[in-house]
Amino acid sequence: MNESSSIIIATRNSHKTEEITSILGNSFVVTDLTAMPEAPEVEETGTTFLENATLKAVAISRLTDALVLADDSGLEVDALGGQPGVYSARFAGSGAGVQANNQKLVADLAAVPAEQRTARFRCVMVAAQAGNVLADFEGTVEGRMLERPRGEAGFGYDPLFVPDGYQQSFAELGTTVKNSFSHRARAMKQVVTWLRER
Ligand code: ITT
Repeated sequence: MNESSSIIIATRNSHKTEEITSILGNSFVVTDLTAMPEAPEVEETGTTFLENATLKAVAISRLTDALVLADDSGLEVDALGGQPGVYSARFAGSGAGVQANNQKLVADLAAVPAEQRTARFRCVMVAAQAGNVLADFEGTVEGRMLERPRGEAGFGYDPLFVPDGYQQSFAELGTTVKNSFSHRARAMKQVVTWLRER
């Protein structure tokens, strides 16, 4: 692929776009759905990250000639049987904000002892063009859930998640550290290899 080619990230989550852009570096021209205000809201009716990422990538790729990359991601907490999972963005109900989602998670985990607070972030990326899926990629990062949020950086559940090997949450570690080994960074590393080889 021509390295200056443009990629559309099929997201309205500016935090995802910032992380993906910073991981991709300057070699690719990246835009997201803020540049396509006419794009419809794609309903995430799938039961897996792969299904939802595919729905977003395929729907948006029908509206443009550009290569489209969709990110579906979330947090899987073992003590909650893998919740919030694909419902991460709407854990406390559709329309609920980050704070309500995080408060619900803190409450649901209140009685769970330290050794059972294991969790992982998972990110699935699907690349599509002209309505066809070209490839999919997955990255995970293991960690544990805090009892209370800590830190200001990042987004979503970052203040509650401490990655394995660290004592600080993603929100305390900051985006440079997070972007060096996060679930999204690990999926994007495979995307970059694929982009360079095609
Ligand atoms: P788009 O569908 O427009 O991309 P979204 O935020 O709704 O945006 P998802 O459906 O994939 O995206 O939901 C992802 C949710 O999972 C996100 O809103 C956060 O709550 C959580 N999440 C995903 N990656 C995260 C990360 O790196 N740090 C913290 N929380 C994350």
